[in-house]
Amino acid sequence: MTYKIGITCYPTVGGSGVVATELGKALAEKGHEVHFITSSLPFRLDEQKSNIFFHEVEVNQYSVFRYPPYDLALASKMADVIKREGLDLLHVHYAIPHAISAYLAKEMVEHDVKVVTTLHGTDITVLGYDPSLSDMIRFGIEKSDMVTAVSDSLITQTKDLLRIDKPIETVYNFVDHRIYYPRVCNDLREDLKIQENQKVISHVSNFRKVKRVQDVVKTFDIIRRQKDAVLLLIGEGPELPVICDLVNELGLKEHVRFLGNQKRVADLLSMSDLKLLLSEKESFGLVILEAMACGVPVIGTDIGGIPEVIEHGKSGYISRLGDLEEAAGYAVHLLDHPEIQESMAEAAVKRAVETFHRDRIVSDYETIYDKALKKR
Ligand code: GMT
Repeated sequence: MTYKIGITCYPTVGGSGVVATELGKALAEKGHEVHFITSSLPFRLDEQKSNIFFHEVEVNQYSVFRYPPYDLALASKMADVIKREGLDLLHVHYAIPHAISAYLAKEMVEHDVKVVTTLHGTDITVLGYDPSLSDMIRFGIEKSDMVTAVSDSLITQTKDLLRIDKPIETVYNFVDHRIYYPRVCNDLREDLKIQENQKVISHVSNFRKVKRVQDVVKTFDIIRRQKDAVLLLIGEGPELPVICDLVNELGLKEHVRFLGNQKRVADLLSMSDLKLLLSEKESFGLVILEAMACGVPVIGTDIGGIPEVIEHGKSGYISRLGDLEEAAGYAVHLLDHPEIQESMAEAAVKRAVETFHRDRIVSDYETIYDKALKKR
């Protein structure tokens, strides 16, 4: 059975946009008709296919509005696409505001369209604490026909925080193994002036406060006292200037490469010996999975969904949030024992392929769609 599916997400760089876009592409490959309804072209939507459509949400800046009404413009575009294209369902990523816009759109049309909402984290772990928004988030979740979250931990947090008993199903994030797989990238090592004996440690994020990139740099500083290593910082975001200052203060300038947003992330990951993600909030950590798929063990913090992705001591290490000595200890132990690193790299790839394979997760979403549409 194939469906006409509308997908709404934040189209900019970020895990939820990546997952939503890759899901849309995979659904189209399986014969579904996919309509992206977003404020700009999703950055990963780089291919032309006859069953993938893009409907841009234009937000007009009328002088009567103090703030541009994105959520209303989105609802109106959704209603328009539902009617014109005869959509079976809307799959929205983020409860606020997307599930609310979807609810409004559904009320505006006579057509029986179903709404599937996927929770990615920030809508619950940050916005859920704001009393002025929590009732609205709860409403968006309760009015959706099916709700998914990207980890069991996010479901627990959602239920505890919002006191709802609506069933929520875990559907983990996934990677495309045609893009993320282990490879040798000697040219890149040369370009980045990394010596043969130097170990490579990487970190990928949007440099928001919750990512605690300072902890990454400080942990690297401890590792550097024992091992000759280079730190690759991939991504951009608000904390970047603070991180630059810290790197200078610690005298690490020569050993840290600031790479900004990169297209060759899979290559950069593949050439890494280890990756660090020491966030204080992380509902899943898609970048962990991308590294694992490239055969790179990750040291992650014991928060959110991270322990559901990394099996401690097998495919990486789980370190206590803020315990930098512990994280550095795991790193040095790994870098000192090539045999452990090799077996962890193997286990990481195996876990990424077996548990988080694109085909498996996409078919989980199709099952969710079937269930939503049976509610007709
Ligand atoms: O982590 C971010 O700042 C970006 C955010 C997003 O909206 O893309 O990521 C969230 O969704 C990703 C995809 O499901 C998850 O892998 C990230 O863990 C989650 N981020 C947080 O929970 C902080």
